[in-house]
Amino acid sequence: SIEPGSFTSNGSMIVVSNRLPFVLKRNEISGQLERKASAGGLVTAVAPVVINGNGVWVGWPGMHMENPNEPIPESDPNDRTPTAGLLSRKVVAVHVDDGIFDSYYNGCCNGTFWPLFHSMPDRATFIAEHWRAYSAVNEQFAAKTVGALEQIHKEQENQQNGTPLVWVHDYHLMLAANWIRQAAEEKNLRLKLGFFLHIPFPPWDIFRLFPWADEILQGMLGCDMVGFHIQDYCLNFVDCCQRCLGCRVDRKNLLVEHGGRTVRVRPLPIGIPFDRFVSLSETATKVMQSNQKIVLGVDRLDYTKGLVHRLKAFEMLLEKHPEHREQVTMLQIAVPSRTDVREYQDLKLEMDQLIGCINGRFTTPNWSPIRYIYGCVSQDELAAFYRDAAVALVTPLRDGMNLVAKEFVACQINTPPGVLIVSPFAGAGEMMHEALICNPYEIDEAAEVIHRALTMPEDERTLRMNHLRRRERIYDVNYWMKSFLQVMGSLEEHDSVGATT
Ligand code: GDG
Repeated sequence: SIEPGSFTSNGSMIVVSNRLPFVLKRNEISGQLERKASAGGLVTAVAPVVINGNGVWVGWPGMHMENPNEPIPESDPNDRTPTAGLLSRKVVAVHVDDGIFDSYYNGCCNGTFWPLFHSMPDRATFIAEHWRAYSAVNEQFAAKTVGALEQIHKEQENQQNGTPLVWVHDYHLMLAANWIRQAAEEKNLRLKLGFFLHIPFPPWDIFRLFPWADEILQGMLGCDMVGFHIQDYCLNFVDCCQRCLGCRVDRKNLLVEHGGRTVRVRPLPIGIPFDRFVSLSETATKVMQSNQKIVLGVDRLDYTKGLVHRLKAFEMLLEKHPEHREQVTMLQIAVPSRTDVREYQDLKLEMDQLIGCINGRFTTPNWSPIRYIYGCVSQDELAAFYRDAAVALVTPLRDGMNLVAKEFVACQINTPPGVLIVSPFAGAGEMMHEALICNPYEIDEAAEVIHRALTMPEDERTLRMNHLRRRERIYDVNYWMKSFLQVMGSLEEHDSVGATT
């Protein structure tokens, strides 16, 4: 695997994402602002490149601030997280006006783009006011980014540095890139612009349902390179550019001509901090004192994750294969998510009810079929769950990539290992060929796949898991970070010992 410090960008990198890599919280006693670090894999890989290249992170600080000029605190001296070295003057907080935040975030981002881009248009709302809020927030992000870019140009005036690199993330900010480019051109500021979408890009037939679809494409085409997890999303995007905007495109080489420039489109499948999950699973103490085999699910509570279908498949398994009763327990962790949005509140109720039904139907004095955690567990506990599960069920109806599938295989250090079941509608299903593939919509068949996983011979489990682990170890999140710099022509490699092993 690749060490995070073994490469940097040859020009400073400005990362632009909806959220900063930490959130701000007000200490209730002292009244002071404090940073709360994020433990996500992306931050682990991206933060060192920002810090080492003297770059900047632009994002929303996670709270409304009465006084937007209140300074961002420096990190705590004891902070050992990847953002500890991110100085406050390298952080640009975008303070979204309270009056439009809800329309932007819950309305447009999570009420429109999330369902639409996951090909669930019936769940999407199309409201002009939400779109206006989205547009205004994107403009604000763009203005802040250009400010940061200007600053970098000033600081580096007399130095021979590479071109600054701006990296815009995800469906919250699909309009920002074009405005950043225009403003930078007016001010004569050199830059390279890249975008990465963490969710699927839908087929044209779905995408065009959005009334302002053309503007989205024009926004993204402000970039030099647009990245997606997999080839299919790239092809959908290229197709939309051709059919909505009439752009000349090259499908084979994934190129789009727009505004006299050629935009490159690239698959850049994200990975996980593989080694970190291995060491977590080596040290985590056993949390499940259970004689039963565990079938594990770990998801944000989201309708794209196929949780209801999954529960029904498990119920079907117990019905069709009674030999698993009292022998197998399903453990579902569902992290509360977007609880302000109605669709999510409804799903919570549906889950509660369905789990109650299934448990009521099959529970015996010594066993209940489903254990359900509605909440977040620590990373240590999570690693222990991944390690000790016999089967992981990663069965979204649609998912950009899905990191849970990858984290599960990283933590499978016991012999013999468990079995991964993955949906073909997750980006992860594309590459993880040695997993059992399961169409979540086909409940009967899904039950059979779980049965097959539970009864799979040890040598087959070992063979499949070895292949899966080998791939994820190589294509980890640092590989992803490095690939992005490479396609942008911004990669600087160092000859540190053990840089690649
Ligand atoms: C979006 C795309 C794409 C979950 N429960 C707990 C917990 N988690 C962590 C997991 C994992 C992450 O949350 C979930 O990542 P996913 O990839 O599964 O899903 P999304 O949140 O929908 O992410 C997705 C991703 O972006 C990256 O591009 O793969 O397709 O939808 O890392 O470990 N972590 C802890 N406790 C929990 O209870 N500590």
